[in-house]
Amino acid sequence: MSRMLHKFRGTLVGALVGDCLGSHYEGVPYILPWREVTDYTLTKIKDKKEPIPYTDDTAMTRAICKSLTEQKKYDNRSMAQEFVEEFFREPHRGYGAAVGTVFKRLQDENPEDITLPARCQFDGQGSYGNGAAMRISPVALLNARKNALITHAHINGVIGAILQAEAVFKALLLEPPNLDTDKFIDQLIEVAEKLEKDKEASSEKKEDSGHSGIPSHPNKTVSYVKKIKEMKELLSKGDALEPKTVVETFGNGIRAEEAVPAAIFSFLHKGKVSFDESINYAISLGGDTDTIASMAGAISGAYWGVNEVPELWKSKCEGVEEAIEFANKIYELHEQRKETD
Ligand code: F2R
Ligand code: MG
Ligand code: MG
Ligand code: MG
Repeated sequence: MSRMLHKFRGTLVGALVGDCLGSHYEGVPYILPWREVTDYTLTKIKDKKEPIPYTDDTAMTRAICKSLTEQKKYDNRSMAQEFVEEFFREPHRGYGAAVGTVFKRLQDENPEDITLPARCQFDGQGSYGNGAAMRISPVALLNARKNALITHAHINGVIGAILQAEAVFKALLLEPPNLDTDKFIDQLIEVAEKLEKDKEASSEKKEDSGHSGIPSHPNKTVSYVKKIKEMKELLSKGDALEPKTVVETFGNGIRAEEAVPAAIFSFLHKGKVSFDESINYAISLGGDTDTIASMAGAISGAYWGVNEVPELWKSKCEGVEEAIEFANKIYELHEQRKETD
């Protein structure tokens, strides 16, 4: 089997197990002791008779996979339809409190512009939640911005999704044990700088012309660039680094600008040791544990490949077989595209 297929499977299975295992702690307002996390993920789950359920992070990732593999191309209207279908089929997967309104409007109004309901959220600011970033791994090779805009209009939600996709994409191209963290960070900074420059330019334009239609209030104080730059300093501390410092630097909450840097950092700090360390570390940061672990899992799985995901986790989490089937189909699509390019 090709190495890239292993990595595609690793991406989707990695995102899935991070979600399932992390959901046990979602919302804890404190940093979890390492022993407590590993006691759960490596020992306690052995006794579970039922599969550990996945949450909205995976439900939305699966909807993207379904659209991509059925349409055999990126199609934003089909993506939106799959999100809506999936949400109304199983609304109790732990979705964000506001995103259901987007799905309801998409279903009821079927607007010409499918990004309209998302742009109307929060008085026209759009959601800054991490819900666009958490599902983005299957489109890492395609169009992350377009996908984010179906549900998340706030620029910080969109940039978070693009950076998460970028991190997955970069990890697919690396082979363990070769992970030059400084280079990885520098490349991400380059992407983040460009995105933040565009963000500045578009908010200046809006201020010049006044807003027409839906107002936008991008939060200028948030800088992904600043957070990514800080990763180098934190990594240089090695094992002496306190999780408290990591959480103080990036945050661990539901905002994309907290969860995405926390996930990327979990991969850079522990993912080079092993896939499981990156997941356990992401969970130990507390806060939005399912989502941070899912995003760290997508990046780390892309780096290591599916064979490095512990068998215990693959046997206990709900939906692993489907994740592998989706990875196979997306890989086929990827190969067909290479032939026609
Ligand atoms: N929803 C959760 N966890 C809550 C507990 C779930 C529990 N286990 C259960 O089953 O009940 N987790 C999931 O939500 C996150 C992804 O959220 P998403 O898709 O971004 O949703 P939404 O609603 O768009 O945004 C989340 C909240 O953020 C606040 N917010 C966003 N933008 C805002 C803005 N511009 N102004 C003010 N507030 C804003 C709102 O409170 C939103 O509801 C993941 O953690 C996933 O696992
Ligand atoms: Mg969730
Ligand atoms: Mg359908
Ligand atoms: Mg979450």
